[in-house]
Amino acid sequence: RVLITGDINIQSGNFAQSTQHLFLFRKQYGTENVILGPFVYADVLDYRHLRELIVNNRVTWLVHYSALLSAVGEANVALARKINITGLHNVLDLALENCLRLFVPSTIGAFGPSSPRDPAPDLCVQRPRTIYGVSKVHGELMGEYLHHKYGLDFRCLRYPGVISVNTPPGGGTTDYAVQIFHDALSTGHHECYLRADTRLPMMHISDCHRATVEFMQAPECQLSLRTYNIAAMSFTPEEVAQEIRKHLPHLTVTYNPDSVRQTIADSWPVRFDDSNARRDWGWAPAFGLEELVSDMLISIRENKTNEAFPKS
Ligand code: VAH
Repeated sequence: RVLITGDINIQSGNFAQSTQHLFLFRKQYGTENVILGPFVYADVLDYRHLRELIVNNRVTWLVHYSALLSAVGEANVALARKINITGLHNVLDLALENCLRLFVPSTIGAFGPSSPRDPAPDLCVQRPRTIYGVSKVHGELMGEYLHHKYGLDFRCLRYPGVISVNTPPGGGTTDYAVQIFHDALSTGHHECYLRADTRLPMMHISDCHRATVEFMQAPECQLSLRTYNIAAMSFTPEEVAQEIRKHLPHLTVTYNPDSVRQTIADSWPVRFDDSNARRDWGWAPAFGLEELVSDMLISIRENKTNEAFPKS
Protein backbone atom coordinates (compact mmCIF):
# COMPACT_ATOMS: atom_id res chain seq x y z
CA ARG A 1 0.00 0.00 0.00
CA VAL A 2 1.12 3.57 -0.79
CA LEU A 3 0.68 6.39 1.73
CA ILE A 4 0.95 9.92 0.31
CA THR A 5 1.51 12.77 2.77
CA GLY A 6 0.13 16.16 1.93
CA ASP A 7 -3.31 17.70 2.41
CA ILE A 8 -5.28 18.86 -0.56
CA ASN A 9 -6.45 21.93 1.31
CA ILE A 10 -3.19 23.14 2.76
CA GLN A 11 -0.33 24.69 0.82
CA SER A 12 1.58 21.48 0.95
CA GLY A 13 3.52 21.76 -2.21
CA ASN A 14 2.08 21.89 -5.71
CA PHE A 15 2.00 18.20 -5.97
CA ALA A 16 0.04 17.05 -2.99
CA GLN A 17 -2.60 19.63 -3.87
CA SER A 18 -3.16 18.01 -7.18
CA THR A 19 -6.18 15.75 -6.86
CA GLN A 20 -5.11 14.41 -10.23
CA HIS A 21 -1.89 13.12 -8.74
CA LEU A 22 -3.82 11.15 -6.13
CA PHE A 23 -6.10 9.92 -8.94
CA LEU A 24 -3.10 8.77 -11.01
CA PHE A 25 -1.56 6.92 -8.06
CA ARG A 26 -4.90 5.21 -7.38
CA LYS A 27 -5.20 4.33 -11.06
CA GLN A 28 -1.75 2.76 -10.85
CA TYR A 29 -2.05 0.88 -7.57
CA GLY A 30 -5.81 0.57 -7.01
CA THR A 31 -7.96 2.97 -5.02
CA GLU A 32 -7.94 0.80 -1.92
CA ASN A 33 -4.12 0.72 -2.00
CA VAL A 34 -3.44 4.46 -1.97
CA ILE A 35 -4.09 6.43 1.19
CA LEU A 36 -3.78 10.20 1.60
CA GLY A 37 -2.10 10.86 4.93
CA PRO A 38 -2.13 14.03 7.00
CA PHE A 39 -0.18 17.13 6.18
CA VAL A 40 2.89 16.29 8.23
CA TYR A 41 3.72 19.02 10.65
CA ALA A 42 6.55 18.43 13.06
CA ASP A 43 4.38 17.95 16.06
CA VAL A 44 3.79 14.62 17.73
CA LEU A 45 0.09 14.42 16.90
CA ASP A 46 0.60 14.05 13.16
CA TYR A 47 3.54 11.75 13.78
CA ARG A 48 1.32 9.44 15.85
CA HIS A 49 -1.48 9.73 13.28
CA LEU A 50 0.91 8.90 10.47
CA ARG A 51 2.32 5.92 12.38
CA GLU A 52 -1.22 4.57 12.99
CA LEU A 53 -2.03 4.88 9.28
CA ILE A 54 1.19 3.06 8.38
CA VAL A 55 0.67 0.19 10.81
CA ASN A 56 -3.10 -0.17 10.38
CA ASN A 57 -2.91 -0.15 6.57
CA ARG A 58 0.19 -2.29 6.10
CA VAL A 59 1.85 0.54 4.16
CA THR A 60 4.94 -0.39 2.14
CA TRP A 61 5.60 2.86 0.24
CA LEU A 62 5.64 6.32 1.83
CA VAL A 63 5.43 9.13 -0.74
CA HIS A 64 6.20 12.36 1.11
CA TYR A 65 5.00 15.48 -0.70
CA SER A 66 4.33 17.80 2.22
CA ALA A 67 6.50 20.86 1.87
CA LEU A 68 6.23 24.62 1.71
CA LEU A 69 7.37 25.77 -1.73
CA SER A 70 9.95 28.38 -2.65
CA ALA A 71 8.17 31.75 -2.46
CA VAL A 72 5.78 30.90 0.40
CA GLY A 73 8.71 29.44 2.34
CA GLU A 74 10.60 32.73 2.12
CA ALA A 75 7.58 34.46 3.63
CA ASN A 76 7.50 32.04 6.58
CA VAL A 77 10.93 30.52 7.14
CA ALA A 78 10.14 29.16 10.61
CA LEU A 79 7.11 27.20 9.33
CA ALA A 80 9.06 26.03 6.29
CA ARG A 81 11.84 24.71 8.54
CA LYS A 82 9.27 22.97 10.74
CA ILE A 83 7.45 21.28 7.87
CA ASN A 84 10.24 20.77 5.36
CA ILE A 85 12.98 19.69 7.77
CA THR A 86 11.50 18.54 11.11
CA GLY A 87 8.49 17.03 9.31
CA LEU A 88 10.87 15.22 6.95
CA HIS A 89 12.76 13.77 9.93
CA ASN A 90 9.48 12.39 11.30
CA VAL A 91 8.94 10.68 7.97
CA LEU A 92 12.51 9.34 7.81
CA ASP A 93 12.15 7.88 11.34
CA LEU A 94 8.83 6.25 10.45
CA ALA A 95 10.26 4.80 7.23
CA LEU A 96 13.19 3.26 9.13
CA GLU A 97 11.04 2.00 12.03
CA ASN A 98 8.55 0.34 9.69
CA CYS A 99 10.97 -0.78 6.96
CA LEU A 100 9.14 1.33 4.39
CA ARG A 101 10.33 2.31 0.93
CA LEU A 102 10.43 6.10 0.77
CA PHE A 103 9.96 8.52 -2.14
CA VAL A 104 10.58 12.21 -1.47
CA PRO A 105 10.61 14.73 -4.36
CA SER A 106 13.31 17.31 -4.69
CA THR A 107 13.31 20.20 -7.15
CA ILE A 108 15.16 22.51 -9.48
CA GLY A 109 15.09 24.70 -6.39
CA ALA A 110 17.75 22.45 -4.81
CA PHE A 111 20.34 24.28 -6.93
CA GLY A 112 21.63 27.81 -6.48
CA PRO A 113 23.50 30.58 -8.30
CA SER A 114 26.87 28.80 -7.93
CA SER A 115 25.52 25.58 -9.52
CA PRO A 116 26.03 24.96 -13.25
CA ARG A 117 22.77 26.27 -14.71
CA ASP A 118 22.62 25.27 -18.38
CA PRO A 119 22.41 22.42 -17.97
CA ALA A 120 22.50 21.45 -14.27
CA PRO A 121 23.83 17.88 -13.85
CA ASP A 122 22.77 15.44 -11.13
CA LEU A 123 26.00 15.88 -9.18
CA CYS A 124 27.36 19.41 -8.73
CA VAL A 125 27.61 22.25 -6.21
CA GLN A 126 24.26 22.86 -4.52
CA ARG A 127 24.07 26.11 -2.52
CA PRO A 128 20.40 27.11 -2.90
CA ARG A 129 19.32 30.52 -1.62
CA THR A 130 15.81 29.56 -0.37
CA ILE A 131 14.78 27.66 2.76
CA TYR A 132 12.81 25.43 0.38
CA GLY A 133 15.96 24.60 -1.60
CA VAL A 134 18.08 24.15 1.54
CA SER A 135 15.46 21.79 3.01
CA LYS A 136 15.34 19.79 -0.21
CA VAL A 137 19.13 19.40 -0.37
CA HIS A 138 18.99 18.32 3.28
CA GLY A 139 16.33 15.77 2.37
CA GLU A 140 18.47 14.42 -0.50
CA LEU A 141 21.52 14.09 1.77
CA MET A 142 19.64 12.60 4.74
CA GLY A 143 17.85 10.06 2.55
CA GLU A 144 21.08 9.01 0.86
CA TYR A 145 22.87 8.77 4.22
CA LEU A 146 20.16 6.49 5.66
CA HIS A 147 20.25 4.42 2.49
CA HIS A 148 23.98 3.84 2.74
CA LYS A 149 24.02 3.39 6.54
CA TYR A 150 20.82 1.38 7.12
CA GLY A 151 19.74 0.23 3.66
CA LEU A 152 16.66 2.48 3.52
CA ASP A 153 15.17 2.27 0.02
CA PHE A 154 15.18 6.05 -0.40
CA ARG A 155 14.37 7.40 -3.87
CA CYS A 156 14.23 11.05 -4.92
CA LEU A 157 13.49 12.90 -8.18
CA ARG A 158 14.26 16.55 -8.74
CA TYR A 159 11.09 17.86 -10.33
CA PRO A 160 10.95 20.82 -12.72
CA GLY A 161 8.03 23.23 -12.40
CA VAL A 162 4.99 20.91 -12.52
CA ILE A 163 2.11 22.11 -14.68
CA SER A 164 -1.41 20.75 -14.14
CA VAL A 165 -4.98 21.95 -14.34
CA ASN A 166 -6.04 21.17 -10.81
CA THR A 167 -2.98 22.40 -8.96
CA PRO A 168 -3.91 25.85 -7.67
CA PRO A 169 -0.90 28.14 -7.21
CA GLY A 170 0.92 26.73 -4.16
CA GLY A 171 3.29 29.60 -3.42
CA GLY A 172 5.89 28.48 -5.92
CA THR A 173 8.02 30.49 -8.32
CA THR A 174 6.76 28.55 -11.33
CA ASP A 175 3.08 29.16 -10.51
CA TYR A 176 2.76 31.68 -13.39
CA ALA A 177 3.00 28.77 -15.82
CA VAL A 178 -0.30 27.39 -14.48
CA GLN A 179 -2.08 30.73 -14.00
CA ILE A 180 -1.39 31.93 -17.56
CA PHE A 181 -3.66 29.21 -18.97
CA HIS A 182 -6.58 30.15 -16.73
CA ASP A 183 -6.08 33.84 -17.56
CA ALA A 184 -5.86 33.12 -21.29
CA LEU A 185 -9.27 31.41 -21.18
CA SER A 186 -10.94 33.94 -18.84
CA THR A 187 -9.74 37.53 -19.10
CA GLY A 188 -7.39 37.06 -22.06
CA HIS A 189 -4.70 38.88 -20.10
CA HIS A 190 -1.91 37.63 -17.87
CA GLU A 191 0.19 39.70 -15.48
CA CYS A 192 3.52 37.87 -15.20
CA TYR A 193 5.69 38.26 -12.09
CA LEU A 194 8.80 37.09 -14.00
CA ARG A 195 10.74 38.72 -16.87
CA ALA A 196 9.69 37.59 -20.33
CA ASP A 197 13.02 35.83 -20.91
CA THR A 198 13.17 33.83 -17.62
CA ARG A 199 13.82 30.29 -18.76
CA LEU A 200 12.96 27.46 -16.32
CA PRO A 201 12.64 23.67 -16.60
CA MET A 202 8.97 22.63 -16.68
CA MET A 203 6.99 19.39 -16.93
CA HIS A 204 3.42 18.27 -17.50
CA ILE A 205 2.01 16.61 -14.39
CA SER A 206 1.31 13.37 -16.24
CA ASP A 207 4.97 13.06 -17.21
CA CYS A 208 5.98 13.90 -13.66
CA HIS A 209 3.64 11.30 -12.23
CA ARG A 210 4.70 8.63 -14.73
CA ALA A 211 8.38 9.34 -14.00
CA THR A 212 7.66 8.92 -10.28
CA VAL A 213 5.89 5.58 -10.68
CA GLU A 214 8.43 4.23 -13.19
CA PHE A 215 11.26 5.28 -10.87
CA MET A 216 9.55 3.73 -7.82
CA GLN A 217 9.21 0.49 -9.79
CA ALA A 218 12.73 0.48 -11.24
CA PRO A 219 14.82 -2.50 -10.09
CA GLU A 220 17.34 -1.51 -7.42
CA CYS A 221 20.20 -2.94 -9.52
CA GLN A 222 19.55 -0.33 -12.25
CA LEU A 223 20.00 2.67 -9.96
CA SER A 224 23.43 4.29 -9.95
CA LEU A 225 22.04 7.21 -7.92
CA ARG A 226 19.35 7.72 -5.26
CA THR A 227 18.51 11.24 -6.46
CA TYR A 228 17.94 12.01 -10.16
CA ASN A 229 17.09 15.06 -12.24
CA ILE A 230 14.16 14.53 -14.61
CA ALA A 231 13.46 16.92 -17.50
CA ALA A 232 10.92 17.40 -20.28
CA MET A 233 11.21 21.03 -21.52
CA SER A 234 12.44 24.49 -20.55
CA PHE A 235 10.52 27.56 -21.55
CA THR A 236 10.22 31.29 -20.89
CA PRO A 237 6.98 33.16 -20.14
CA GLU A 238 7.11 34.67 -23.64
CA GLU A 239 7.54 31.27 -25.30
CA VAL A 240 4.58 29.71 -23.49
CA ALA A 241 2.52 32.83 -24.27
CA GLN A 242 3.42 32.52 -27.94
CA GLU A 243 2.40 28.85 -27.96
CA ILE A 244 -0.93 29.69 -26.28
CA ARG A 245 -1.54 32.42 -28.92
CA LYS A 246 -1.58 29.68 -31.57
CA HIS A 247 -4.89 28.69 -29.94
CA LEU A 248 -5.96 32.07 -28.45
CA PRO A 249 -4.42 34.84 -30.62
CA HIS A 250 -5.67 37.68 -28.43
CA LEU A 251 -3.74 36.70 -25.27
CA THR A 252 -1.88 39.71 -23.88
CA VAL A 253 0.82 39.53 -21.22
CA THR A 254 2.38 42.33 -19.20
CA TYR A 255 5.63 41.64 -17.36
CA ASN A 256 5.90 43.06 -13.87
CA PRO A 257 8.76 41.13 -12.21
CA ASP A 258 8.48 40.79 -8.44
CA SER A 259 11.93 40.89 -6.89
CA VAL A 260 11.54 37.86 -4.58
CA ARG A 261 10.41 35.39 -7.21
CA GLN A 262 12.61 36.86 -9.98
CA THR A 263 15.65 36.53 -7.72
CA ILE A 264 14.70 32.93 -6.91
CA ALA A 265 14.13 32.08 -10.59
CA ASP A 266 17.46 33.67 -11.59
CA SER A 267 19.24 31.35 -9.11
CA TRP A 268 17.73 28.17 -10.53
CA PRO A 269 18.88 25.97 -13.45
CA VAL A 270 17.89 27.03 -16.94
CA ARG A 271 17.87 23.41 -18.11
CA PHE A 272 18.33 20.00 -16.48
CA ASP A 273 20.71 17.26 -17.59
CA ASP A 274 18.68 14.10 -16.94
CA SER A 275 20.88 11.71 -18.93
CA ASN A 276 21.41 9.43 -15.89
CA ALA A 277 17.66 8.91 -15.44
CA ARG A 278 17.28 8.17 -19.16
CA ARG A 279 20.18 5.68 -19.08
CA ASP A 280 19.54 3.96 -15.72
CA TRP A 281 15.76 3.45 -15.76
CA GLY A 282 14.61 4.57 -19.22
CA TRP A 283 13.11 7.97 -18.43
CA ALA A 284 11.54 9.65 -21.50
CA PRO A 285 8.99 12.50 -21.41
CA ALA A 286 5.84 12.37 -23.56
CA PHE A 287 4.78 16.05 -23.34
CA GLY A 288 6.66 18.90 -25.02
CA LEU A 289 5.51 22.55 -24.97
CA GLU A 290 3.05 22.07 -27.84
CA GLU A 291 1.41 19.03 -26.23
CA LEU A 292 1.37 20.70 -22.79
CA VAL A 293 -0.36 23.85 -24.05
CA SER A 294 -2.91 21.90 -26.05
CA ASP A 295 -3.76 19.57 -23.15
CA MET A 296 -3.95 22.38 -20.58
CA LEU A 297 -6.36 24.44 -22.69
CA ILE A 298 -8.55 21.42 -23.49
CA SER A 299 -8.56 20.27 -19.84
CA ILE A 300 -9.50 23.72 -18.49
CA ARG A 301 -12.20 24.24 -21.13
CA GLU A 302 -13.69 20.82 -20.34
CA ASN A 303 -13.07 21.32 -16.61
CA LYS A 304 -11.36 17.95 -16.29
CA THR A 305 -8.01 16.60 -15.19
CA ASN A 306 -5.07 16.46 -17.55
CA GLU A 307 -4.62 13.65 -20.05
CA ALA A 308 -2.32 10.84 -19.06
CA PHE A 309 -0.65 11.00 -22.45
CA PRO A 310 -0.51 13.65 -25.20
CA LYS A 311 -3.17 13.44 -27.86
CA SER A 312 -1.70 11.83 -30.97
C1 VAH B 1 8.19 26.16 -6.86
N1 VAH B 1 6.74 24.77 -8.23
O1 VAH B 1 8.09 26.98 -7.76
C2 VAH B 1 7.71 24.74 -7.15
C3 VAH B 1 8.84 23.90 -7.65
C4 VAH B 1 10.33 23.75 -9.54
C5 VAH B 1 9.82 24.64 -8.53
O2 VAH B 1 9.50 23.25 -6.66
O3 VAH B 1 8.64 26.42 -5.75
